[in-house]
Amino acid sequence: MNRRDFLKLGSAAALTAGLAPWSDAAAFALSAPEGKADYTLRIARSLIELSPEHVVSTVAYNGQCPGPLIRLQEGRRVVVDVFNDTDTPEQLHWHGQTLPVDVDGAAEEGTPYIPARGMRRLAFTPGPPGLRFYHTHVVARDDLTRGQYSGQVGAVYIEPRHEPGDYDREVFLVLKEFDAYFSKGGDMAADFLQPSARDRSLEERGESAMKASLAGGAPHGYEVGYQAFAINGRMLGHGEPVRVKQGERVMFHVVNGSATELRSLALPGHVFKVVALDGNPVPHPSEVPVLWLGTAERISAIVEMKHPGVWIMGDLADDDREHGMGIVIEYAGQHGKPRWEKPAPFAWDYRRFAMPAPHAADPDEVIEMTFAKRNAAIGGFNRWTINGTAFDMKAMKPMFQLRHGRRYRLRMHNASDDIHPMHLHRHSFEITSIAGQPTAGIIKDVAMLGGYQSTEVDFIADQRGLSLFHCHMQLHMDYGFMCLFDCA
Ligand SMILES: [Cu+2]
Repeated sequence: MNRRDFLKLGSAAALTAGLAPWSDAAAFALSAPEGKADYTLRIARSLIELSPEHVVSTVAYNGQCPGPLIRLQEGRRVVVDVFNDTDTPEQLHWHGQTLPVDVDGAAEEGTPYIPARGMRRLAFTPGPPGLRFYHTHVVARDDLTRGQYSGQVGAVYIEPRHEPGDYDREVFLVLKEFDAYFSKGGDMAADFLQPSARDRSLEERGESAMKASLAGGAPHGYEVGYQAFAINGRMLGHGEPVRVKQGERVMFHVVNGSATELRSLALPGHVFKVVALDGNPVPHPSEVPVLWLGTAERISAIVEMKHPGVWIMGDLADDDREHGMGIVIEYAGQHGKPRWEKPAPFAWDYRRFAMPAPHAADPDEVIEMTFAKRNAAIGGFNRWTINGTAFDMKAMKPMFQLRHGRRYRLRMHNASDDIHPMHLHRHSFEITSIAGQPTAGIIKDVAMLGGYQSTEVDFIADQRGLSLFHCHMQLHMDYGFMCLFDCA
């Protein structure tokens, strides 16, 4: 009997004993840990005041968006109680951690749901250290109140055993959009990624598929837009400013909590020294004027405060920033209206932070994957496939079998013109090639794959059971852009 069966049996036993399976007594009976949880999260519909004029109703953690910052310690076991005060089952995914299937938070892998009006007690040993992320992991499809269109996002920080602490203080920023709607066009930035060379054969394949579907009368599929934008749950100008002193070194831990958007962030007159990507220290910390983050990506960057004033740290997209995507940085003793200055064009290249000489280890096996789009193929939405197959939520069949301990290289080919932030659960991977250029040393759990490009990432199959792999855009994963690895 595996743990899932045991839990099912436990619930049945609790029911026959007259206890609601989600009552504290039942939870205690079902779970090994006893006593008070280290953290309690309540999933409930809440009003989030983005500004006095803009209050949204959304499902969130503990009545706030983002949810509370969860600080954990590397290697120290933690108990988290998650209560679901809504009428639909939920999943809470511990993004970027190497956790067993039972707690990872993906139904596709077999994680039990947090039942509607019920609870689950989770106990796990956190890791790896650094900036992680927790968020809902349910399918939303055409329901813009579900999944990551809701407010269910929050930052996790796992204190390393040895923290270099080369800064004066930390500020966590969670970027999030609200009031989502469907549209028949998008204006997502796509020209910021380097290297920018496209693969001709992928481009021909994608363009001919597009032409064929347009000629066949199929329109472009729906895209998602938003009416409100916020950092730490407040629209630009409506939250507390980040108050700094001249000479201070501030560590910004930035989380892109968006369901579908790529985000940029700049602070006029300042540079970001990027020290970690997705929580993992980079081999070559370096300074950049602009940060770019795909959905679920995280950046830890130190800013030396040496340009006194009252500034807007915000998204490069004027429309998004003017609708809230920014936060005020206020130096002590400085007053006046916050100022924004558009930075010079800047390309984002993961290799900037990589090892100077690329020498990634050779893989034991290479897995080829091609991602393709079928225009408006399913109720007006684009259908996404991996090697010709859209993920089937009913069958939940693994696509790839892995052998424990082997190093795998995922050779990902993007036969579409969209950027896809590709995410692997329960593992971190090393980027080993971008658009044909070799690289090494960047460890991540989400990597943006450019339009009509190929990217290679390596990982060691050190987690038994099922691991979900998917594009982190809610709109793409919900319409097929997922697959399962099974490691015996
Ligand atoms: Cu995608």
